[in-house]
Order: sequence, then structure tokens, then C-alpha cells
Amino acid sequence: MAIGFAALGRLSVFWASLGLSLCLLSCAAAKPAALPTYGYDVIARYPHDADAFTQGLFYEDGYIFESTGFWKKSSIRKVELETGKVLQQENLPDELFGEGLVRVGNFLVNLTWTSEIALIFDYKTFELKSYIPYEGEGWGLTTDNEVIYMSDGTPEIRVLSRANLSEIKRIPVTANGKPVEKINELEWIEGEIYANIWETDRIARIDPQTGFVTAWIDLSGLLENHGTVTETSSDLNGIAYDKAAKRLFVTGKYWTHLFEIELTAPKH
Ligand SMILES: [Ca+2]
Repeated sequence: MAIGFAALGRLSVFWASLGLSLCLLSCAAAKPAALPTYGYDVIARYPHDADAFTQGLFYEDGYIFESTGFWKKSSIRKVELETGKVLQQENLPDELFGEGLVRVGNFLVNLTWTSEIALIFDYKTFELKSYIPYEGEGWGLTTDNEVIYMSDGTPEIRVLSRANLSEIKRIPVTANGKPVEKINELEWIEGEIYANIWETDRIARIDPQTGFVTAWIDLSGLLENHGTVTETSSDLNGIAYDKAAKRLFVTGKYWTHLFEIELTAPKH
């Protein structure tokens, strides 16, 4: 029996819909699931030096430790959380642009952006003791008290020895299989690396074993709705964690405030 044009038409519709059904199955499976995105609640806010170009931030011994960048404005600081008052400060030489900061025992390690040296300061006196060279750019630092994690402007996090900053390995950081650019300030929090992503309002939560971003934190509106936007206020940057009280602090470059935040249920 010959198949008429009408029957052919029905067949083509059938095949087309079958193809669509197959695509819905396979195409959905091929497309990676969106990563959960956490929101935030502001728990408290504290004054922050609006002239501090925040590069490194951590909480230790009841104080905020902060490093600042920019030419002729780079420094390391010990700051009183509640008042934002700078209790202790050491300025970097004018030719250095400061970056990340981490404590290693009796020392503070402070990266420089393009000078390829890490400055080693005494933790208590802030006296500059020595420096250690490295290759490439220096961005963020944190530690899990076993090793040091360093970002350098690439989608990789360097893992360094706490003894001498020698490189142990690199962790390629990916989100849904794509390299994550501009990984900036870092914080080790309960087995994860939290990372500011430069020029965004987002923090990535990174699994240090795989380098996979497991979730995002969207901090858009934080300064606008809870602080003061100024002519100079710039990028979100700076994450600190009070391990004992499980308090999470964030701030930004030239921001008027430092915030304690809590994460809210993720949207998928
Ligand atoms: Ca930090």
C-alpha cells in the first residue's frame, strides 16, 4: 500500500516529536545542574576604614588583621572589630603593592601583586623580618594550619608549604567544568575554601580536594543596602572567619563597613 502524503506528514510529525523527546531526556542529562546560590542576612555591621583598599582579611586572637593594597597605600593592620580602629599598622615600601595576608606561627606573610616577593613580618611587632620570592602574581592567601593556599589571578590555587612557601601543587578551580577566573581573597572555613571573585559580588565555595565550586554566595546589594556607597567604594573583597564563635565577616575595597553575615537557604 502506498503511503499518502497525509500519512507521511503524520510520520514526520511523529519522528520530530520523538526526536524532541529524546533531546529532552539526553539534553537535560548533558546540561549540568545549576549550582546552589546562597543569600545572606546581615547580623552586625562595624566601621571599616574607607581609605583601606582591602586585600587580605582574617580574624585571629579577637582582632581583625587586614592588608591593604594600592601604590603608596599598602599596609598591614591589626584592627579592633567593634570600632574599626587601627591598633597597629606597618606601611609597605612605596614601590610595593600589597596583596593577601596570612598568619603562619609567629609571622605574617603578605603577598605583593607583581613584585614576586612575599614579605615576612613578625606577628606581634609587625617588624619586617625577611622576604621570600615566588613566580607570577600574588593575590589572596589563607591557611588550614597544614598548608597555605594562594590565589594568583589565574583559575588555579597554589598550595604552599608553611615552612618556606615552596609550592606543593596547584588546584584547578572549576564551576560546572569551566575554569573560574579572578579568584581573589580567600578564607579557609570548616574544610572549604571561600573565595572572592574579583569584580563580582560573589563568593565561591570551593572543595579543596577537587577544586570544584560547590556553591555560590551572592552578596549583591550588601554595601548599597546596609552600608554607604561612596565615590571610591569598590569591589567586594575580604572574608574572615571567627572559628570559635562561627562568625563570618566580609568587607570590600574602600568600604565604609565590615559586615558579619549569615548565609540563607540556597536557591537552585
Ligand atoms: Ca581571608
